[in-house]
Amino acid sequence: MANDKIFVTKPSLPEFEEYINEIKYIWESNILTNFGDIHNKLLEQLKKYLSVPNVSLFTNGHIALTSALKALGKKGEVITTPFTFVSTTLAIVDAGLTPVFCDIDPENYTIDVNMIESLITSDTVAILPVHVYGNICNVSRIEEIAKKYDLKVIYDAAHCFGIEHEGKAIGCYGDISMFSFHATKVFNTIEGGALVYRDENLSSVLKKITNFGLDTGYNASYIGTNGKMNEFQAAMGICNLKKVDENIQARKYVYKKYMELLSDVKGIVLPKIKEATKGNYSYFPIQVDKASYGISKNKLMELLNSNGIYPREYFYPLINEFDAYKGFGTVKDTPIAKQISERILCLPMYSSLTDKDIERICTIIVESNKGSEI
Ligand code: T4K
Repeated sequence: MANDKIFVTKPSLPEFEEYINEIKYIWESNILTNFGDIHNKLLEQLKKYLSVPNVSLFTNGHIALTSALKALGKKGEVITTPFTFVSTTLAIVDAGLTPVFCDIDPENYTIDVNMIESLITSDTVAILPVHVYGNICNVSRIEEIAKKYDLKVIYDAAHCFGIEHEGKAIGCYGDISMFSFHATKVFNTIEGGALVYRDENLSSVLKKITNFGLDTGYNASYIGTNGKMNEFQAAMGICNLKKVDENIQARKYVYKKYMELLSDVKGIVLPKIKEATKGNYSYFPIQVDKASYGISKNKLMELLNSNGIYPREYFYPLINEFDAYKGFGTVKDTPIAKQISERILCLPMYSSLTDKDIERICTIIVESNKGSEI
């Protein structure tokens, strides 16, 4: 077995000196958090980079999403998918709303737009679709449905940093989109996240929600939270933003190499990026179809693990299979999501993955099923 372990991802870090340079200012300003200068500088840079009119920064993507839902100021049901990270559903529940699970599209794993209308009731207040792995939801159909039923659309765009769809920045779709800047993401601020939105009036509301719901008169006008991004996080963001395009290009290379080496493996379903989309190559999900591949996903994972390679089953199990969320509909309502989640495996994907690493991973996938049983 090789000594070097290969995990599903590896965070991008700037040069050590570069980060130290960026945080020096904190020793001069004595401002460590609570909307400081470095926070404000990153915010302006992100507005430009993401091509959106309004951005609010948060301590993590999850608090950002919860805050977006709190800013709706409504009670009721939110239509979402169970094929996602637990954060999506937790944000809905934390904001005092009720998740309603919709099935997913078998091709790109985003919300099944043909099922949404059947789930709308008089209690529905919003749709919360997930651009999972950076696969873009059917944004035009979702907009039509939202208009018809007067619903808000909040996208979980945790995986979508830097993506463009049909010539538009991904953050321009829907009422609000949430990006995650967690260490494991294409762009990181150690932990962190952002909301981007059309309505500039939301900016002051979100600032209050992020700061315990307090307004300037020290009255809590919202049931808020403590969601502020601190200066050390923002400094990491400023450093990482300089290299993000280069990193995305390197990820694109990894993506292409995987596609090339795995294209002929029977029973391995490869990802598809929509033609009109400029991707960020954040994940490399494959489906393992045991019937035609010959061995199960678990067996393949075991083989990879025994060779020091650690892919992840994002997203298995489904959220509607978790004990805490079993009250909100059953997995029987989302059969496609169930099937995909049982087959899904995210292969290692990061900018510094070498040709040798990729070949090592692919050789195991290509060779593993030859003459094997389950
Ligand atoms: N919505 C969606 C659709 C999301 O995917 C997420 C987060 C959110 C909302 C919430 O956003 P945040 O609040 O996180 O900003 C990871 C991440 O923690 C999580 O951010 C991410 N989704 C989720 C899909 O993946 P785990 O439990 O798999 O993380 P962990 O610690 O096992 O890390 C995975 C691998 O990455 C490790 O095997 C090694 C490597 N790693 C990880 C960290 C943290 C490193 O090399 N260095 C590191 O510092 O959740």
